[in-house]
Amino acid sequence: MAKALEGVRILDMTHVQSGPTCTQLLAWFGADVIKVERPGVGDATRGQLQDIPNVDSLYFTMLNHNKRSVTLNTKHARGKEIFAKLIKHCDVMVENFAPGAIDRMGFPWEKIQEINPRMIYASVKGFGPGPFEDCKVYENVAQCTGGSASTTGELDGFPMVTGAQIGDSGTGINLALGVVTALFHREKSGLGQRVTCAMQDGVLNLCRVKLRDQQRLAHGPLKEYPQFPNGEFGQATPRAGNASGGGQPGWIVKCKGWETDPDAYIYVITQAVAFPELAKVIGREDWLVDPEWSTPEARLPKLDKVFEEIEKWTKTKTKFEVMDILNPLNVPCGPIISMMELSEDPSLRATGTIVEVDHPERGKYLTVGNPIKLSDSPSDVHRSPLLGEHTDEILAEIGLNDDEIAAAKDEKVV
Ligand code: CAO
Repeated sequence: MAKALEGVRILDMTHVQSGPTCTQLLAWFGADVIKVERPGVGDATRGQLQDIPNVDSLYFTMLNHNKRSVTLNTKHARGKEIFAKLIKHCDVMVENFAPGAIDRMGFPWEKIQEINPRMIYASVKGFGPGPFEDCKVYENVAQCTGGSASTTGELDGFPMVTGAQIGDSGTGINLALGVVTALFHREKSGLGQRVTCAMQDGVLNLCRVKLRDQQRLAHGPLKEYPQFPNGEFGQATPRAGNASGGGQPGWIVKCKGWETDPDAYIYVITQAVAFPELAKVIGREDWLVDPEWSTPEARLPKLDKVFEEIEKWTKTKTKFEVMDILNPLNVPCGPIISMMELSEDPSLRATGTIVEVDHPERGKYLTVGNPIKLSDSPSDVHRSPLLGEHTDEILAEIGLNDDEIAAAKDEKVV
């Protein structure tokens, strides 16, 4: 079976997490991703958070599967000549350097278009045009400036960042969609175009429901928030602990073993249609005939009591027992599954969502595979490249002969 993006060549100028997430996705779908790295240095993450001395870190290996690596100093005169050949050779260029870095290398968009009018040029930056456009940005800066931190955390606590890399990986996914959309458009227009994704925009897009709530605040309290009816609402969407972001109340409750296991919890959603079954299973059938409890409206001001009662029952069962009992009753619930449990989950291994990869220097390690499954286009996970592993073969592919490759090496351009 052919891979979906076979034949598409990506000039990968990405580093750290956001850009590499994008190009890794494209590589999984079969694109030929040529990662350009600074000679002797490479992507900074190769050396960050190393668990084994002098071996590419898991940070790097888990974001750069299925790619080839070429080293190239794009600031050197000969390096610029080689870089121009790469631009000509490829369909898409992806970068997430600090604002202006590619221009400073001497390759503004106009020049890239001149070299290759079919080139799609995709960039991640921290911010779009505006007061912060020149700022360098990492994950948590994006979470803080995109509305996530302000709306995450305990009701009376400080703003909180989440463990999910919504700024970096989230924006990388947006960029990948931008790239394939531009490729699709190029089929008709014959021309490339620019694709830009700002991390602040990406985070805000994922916080859409919180902007919804900001506007609802003008029309009265947010009745599904734990602040209702006794707490105070300020002028902005508040933090809501673990309350559900949707129209169905939910909360995290303790399960058997919570005293010693930090993940012995489950999220339970008390959606109205399944509430009678839920009430019965926790032993509160009386709620169903009591007007104080029988309707969603009556329960809304006392959701804390509802979840207290649910918790009395869940504390007598393990989180997976609760899942087994509540799911057949159509009560949506989600055990808090730890990274340790996820890494051992056989069904995630079977679907390729968790993959074991072999690396020549570090041996076997686990990674997260492609979360997007296509029925007729396989996407296997292959190890990340060593720094400059494919330099010679890539330079030959773009037309350099042996003498030219040797000269580039002598000058330390590659
Ligand atoms: N040859 C020669 N020079 C190279 C090169 C190569 N192959 N690859 C990179 N460089 C140079 C760049 O041109 C840049 O030089 P100038 O400063 O002279 O223009 C320099 O290396 C460093 O690039 P940088 O400024 O992007 O790197 P940084 O470590 O200071 O900043 C980051 C990192 C991520 C904060 C910044 O790149 C950024 O804000 N990127 C956009 C937002 C983003 O993607 N953030 C997500 C990061 S994941 O958490």
